[in-house]
Amino acid sequence: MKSRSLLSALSLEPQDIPPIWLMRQAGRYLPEYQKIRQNFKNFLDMIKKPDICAELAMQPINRFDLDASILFSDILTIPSALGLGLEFGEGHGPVFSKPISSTEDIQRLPTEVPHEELNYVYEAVLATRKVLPSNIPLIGFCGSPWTLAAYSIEGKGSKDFHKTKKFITNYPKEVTELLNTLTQACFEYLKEQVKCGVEALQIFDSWADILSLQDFQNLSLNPTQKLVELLRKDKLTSEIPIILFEKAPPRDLTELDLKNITCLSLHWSQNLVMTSERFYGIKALQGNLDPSILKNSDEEIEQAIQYILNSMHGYPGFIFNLGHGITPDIEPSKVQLMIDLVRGN
Ligand code: 1CP
Repeated sequence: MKSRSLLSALSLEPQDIPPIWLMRQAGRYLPEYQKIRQNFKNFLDMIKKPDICAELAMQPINRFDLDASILFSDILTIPSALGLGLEFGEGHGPVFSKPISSTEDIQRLPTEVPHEELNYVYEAVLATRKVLPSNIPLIGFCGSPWTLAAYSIEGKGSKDFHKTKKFITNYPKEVTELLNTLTQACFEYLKEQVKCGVEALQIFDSWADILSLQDFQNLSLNPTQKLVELLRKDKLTSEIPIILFEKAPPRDLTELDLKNITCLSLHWSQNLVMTSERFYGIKALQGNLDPSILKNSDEEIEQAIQYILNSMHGYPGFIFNLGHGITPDIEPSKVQLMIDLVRGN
C-alpha cells in the first residue's frame, strides 16, 4: 500500500502520496453538518456537546476518507472562558458582549485558565478519539495569542480592526500583559488537549494580516514563539508536532527562523515554491490551494492542483491542504474531485 501519513509527513518522512486534510473540513458546506446544526439555535450550545463534536469531526472523514481529523470546536473558546461573553448570533459572525475596552478589563481577567469552563473541549477530544479510527490522527488547535487578543478587543471580526489598533497604540504595556495572559492560557489549553489524545497541534494566526511589520513581530510572532517554547519545555508536549498558520502575514515567512515549529501551513497568497526551497529538510509544509478555486470548472481545479503537486514533488513532509478555511459556498463534489486528483485516483 502507498504511504500517505500525516504524522510521518510531519516527521519529514517522504510519502508516496501527500496526506490531505482541509482547514474547516467540518462545517457549513456539508449538508450532513447543516442537518445537525439546525437542531441548535446557538453554535456555542452545539460545541458544548462532546458527542455532537465527535460526530461532526467524523463527517468529513466518513465522506472523504481524509488523512487527519481536526477537533470540532472554535478558537474563541478561550476568550469565552475568560468571561468576555461570546455569542454566535444567527446571520452574523461571533460577537463578544463584554469585549476588552479598558486597561481595567485586562487587569480583571483571571490569572489562571478556568479549566472547568473549558472542560467541554477536553471532553470533545476524548469523545472524538473514541470514535476516530486509530490510524487517523486528531489535530488539536487554538488561536494565536494575537488573534485571540484582536477578537477580544474588537469584540467581533472586522475589516480594519480600528478599535484594536487604537487600543494597542494607546496601551502598549497593557496589551503585552493581555498577550502574556493569552499565551499562558493557550499553553495550558493545548497541553490539556494533548493529555486527552490529540496527536498534533495547529495554531491559527488568522489576523496576522492586519498588523504592520513591526507590530507583527512584537504582537504576533513573539507571543506565538513563546507559546511554542512553553510547549517544548513541557515533558508532555515537548515532542508534539506543531503546525502554524499565518494568514497573509506582512513579513515573508522565508525570512524567519520560526524555531521549534514543525510545519508551516501556508496561506494561499504565499509562494509555495520559494518557501519549499527555504525550508527543504527543515520543516514540513502544508497548503495551499486557494479555496475559491474550488468554485471553478473541473479543468481549472485540476490545473491549480497539478501546479501544487508538481512544485512539491519530492519535498519530504508535504501535506496537501487549502490555503485558508473552506467556505460554505463550495460543493462537496468539488472537494471529492480535489482529493481524487491529489491521490491520482
Ligand atoms: O453557524 C455555524 O454553523 C458556525 C460556523 C463555524 C464553524 C463550523 C464557526 C463559527 N466555527 C466553526 C468550527 C471551527 N472553527 C473549527 C472546527 C471545524 C473544522 O475545522 O473542521 C475550527 C478549526 C475553527 C477555527 C476558527 N474559528 C478560526 C481559525 C481558522 C480561520 O478560518 O482562519 C477562526 C478565525 C474562527 C472564528 C469563527 N468561528 C465561527 C465564525 C463564523 C468565525 C469567524 C470567522 C469565519 O467566518 O471563518
